[in-house]
Amino acid sequence: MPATLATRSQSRRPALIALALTLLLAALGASASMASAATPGTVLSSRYNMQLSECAGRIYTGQNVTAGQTVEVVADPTRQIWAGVWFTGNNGPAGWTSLGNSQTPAPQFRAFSLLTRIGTDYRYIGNGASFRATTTGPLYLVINDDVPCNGNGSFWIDSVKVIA
Ligand SMILES: [Ca+2]
Repeated sequence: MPATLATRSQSRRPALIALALTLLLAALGASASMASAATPGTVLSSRYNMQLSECAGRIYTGQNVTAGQTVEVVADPTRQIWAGVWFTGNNGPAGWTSLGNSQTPAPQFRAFSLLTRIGTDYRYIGNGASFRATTTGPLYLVINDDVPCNGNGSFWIDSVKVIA
């Protein structure tokens, strides 16, 4: 009888080792996948003090956004451009009260305002805004201007943050 018991316990050991290894690998896999997904609210990238001139019309922030992440932009409302339209004054990043036209990057938003662009998705920023991205790609700051570089001045962007 003792010989039989010894044989049975030995035959069980490889199965226990296999189970322990399986649990260990599962735990390692779980911790690896948790490490790759940043905690919501974590700032993934940030840029400060960027100038966007009427002549440039747009700039790449150097940041890339994944759909589902939050983009937060703060602009200086006192920094203005002259859009290049005769008999009109200067405007800040909020833009004109009228909308763009078919030649502006985003006709549905205020003319000569500050926007973001990810892929083909434009968002109105004005003096500042945050939104959850629905598109993945490089993040641009854009003036909703139909004719870049016929005016003068610059917008000033205090900060651009991409947040998990
Ligand atoms: Ca212009």
